[in-house]
Amino acid sequence: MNLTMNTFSRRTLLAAPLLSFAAAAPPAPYGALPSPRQLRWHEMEFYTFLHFTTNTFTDKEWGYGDESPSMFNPTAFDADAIVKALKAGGATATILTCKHHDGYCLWPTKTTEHCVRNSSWMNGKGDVVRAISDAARRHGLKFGVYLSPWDRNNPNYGKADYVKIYREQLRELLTQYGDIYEVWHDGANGGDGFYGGAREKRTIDKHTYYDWPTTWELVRSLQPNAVIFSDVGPDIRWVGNEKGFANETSWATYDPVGVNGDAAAPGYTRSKEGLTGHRNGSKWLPAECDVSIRKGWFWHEKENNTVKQPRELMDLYYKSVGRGASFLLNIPPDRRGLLHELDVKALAGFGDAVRATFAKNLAAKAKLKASNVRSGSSAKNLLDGNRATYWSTDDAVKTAEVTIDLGHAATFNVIRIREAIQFGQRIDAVAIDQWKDGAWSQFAEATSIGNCRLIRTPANITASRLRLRVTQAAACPVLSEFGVYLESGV
Ligand code: FUL
Ligand code: CA
Repeated sequence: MNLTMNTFSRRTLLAAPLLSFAAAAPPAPYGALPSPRQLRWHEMEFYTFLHFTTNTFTDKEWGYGDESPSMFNPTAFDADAIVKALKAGGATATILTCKHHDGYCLWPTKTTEHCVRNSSWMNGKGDVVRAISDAARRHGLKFGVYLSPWDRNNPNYGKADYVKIYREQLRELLTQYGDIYEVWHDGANGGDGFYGGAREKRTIDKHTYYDWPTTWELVRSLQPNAVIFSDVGPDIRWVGNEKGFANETSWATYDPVGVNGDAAAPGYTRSKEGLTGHRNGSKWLPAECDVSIRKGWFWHEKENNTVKQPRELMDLYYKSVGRGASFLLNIPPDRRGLLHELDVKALAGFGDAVRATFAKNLAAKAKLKASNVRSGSSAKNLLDGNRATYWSTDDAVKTAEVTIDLGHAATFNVIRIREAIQFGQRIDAVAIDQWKDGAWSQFAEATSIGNCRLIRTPANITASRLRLRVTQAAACPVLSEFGVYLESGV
């Protein structure tokens, strides 16, 4: 076996100079580039939040921090049932509120008594973080942690000691629960709270108090593959609203700015700029669009009638994933410790619709012809379902087109385009035409492309030939995928 491999690799080595002579060099990268961990995250697209804590039992959105730890007492908690429902919805991962602003820890932490160890649930032997992270792994979902930097229970909040405690909590979460794909740092920081009985208002300096770079280094050292989310990244940015959408034009590159044009900090950014990012920003810092399936982030009986239906969830999918961002949907467990039936049903309907819509690329067998082809970057690569392979043009060619001959008339209403973002965000605008009555007729256009651009046409289109035109780009375009779909009705 070894012998064969050696012979093979020696041969490959010998052949290598010849091969590289024949194939053109890949395009030079343009602008800020995604890191390998960001590239992996871009493939996840749709994942979920689980907001669950004492608030679920006190009917609050923000606990004050004086809740009795025994309040947390789900009657029929079932992590597998929760994760299975998320999976049916098409989620690739879930992020649990291991600690929300009230400071209650859903795992038996050594850092505070305000945690599940002192709950009546499972006689204090339970660990929600363990149960959800294990179930996630069993069902093939990744797991992420939300650890609120603001802690309305901790007597030390606002003092230097608390930052040490916060990091210790992070260390516990990042060392005891396997692989973590995302660490979520909320921007809501400081204000009134219980603080060990002080019951007062504590404000902190958002720029200096947490010394975020040190915390991020800790995350890097313990979970090098995890992406870190906050208003300022360093890996993923807040989109700037809690409604689940990015702007029609939204760039993956971004340079966060403080509210007054000064330095940015978590909880202190011009949040509207998160919606669009910055063309040619110096950092690759793509947006994550968070929203709850219900009115609030936590489960409340009275909000059972606010559950978003599949059609609305689909809209949000187009406005988040379809604009190069990710879609982070919260589905809060109820007092039983299960997702509510109404939420499960809506989520399943959404998952079915996404799966059905994108199951079949109607252009999969099309014949493609490009106006310019960089050597070794054939337009065929647009149809192989592989984001690593791409169509590109010669360096000097920034506008180009591909005709897509479907071979027969097809009816569709969705187009999906992906840039090979490992080469940066290069394209400013595209247009798409159909061959109609003996001439090309434009039916769609789009700006920023990035990881994924979904174009939904107002009405179904039936055509047998299409044309994709890159109308403006900062460097020769590098597109990895092109797809044509008929949306399944929801
Ligand atoms: C916000 C928090 O204040 C909310 O309670 C929720 O956790 C949301 C995702 O982030 O800033
Ligand atoms: Ca490809």
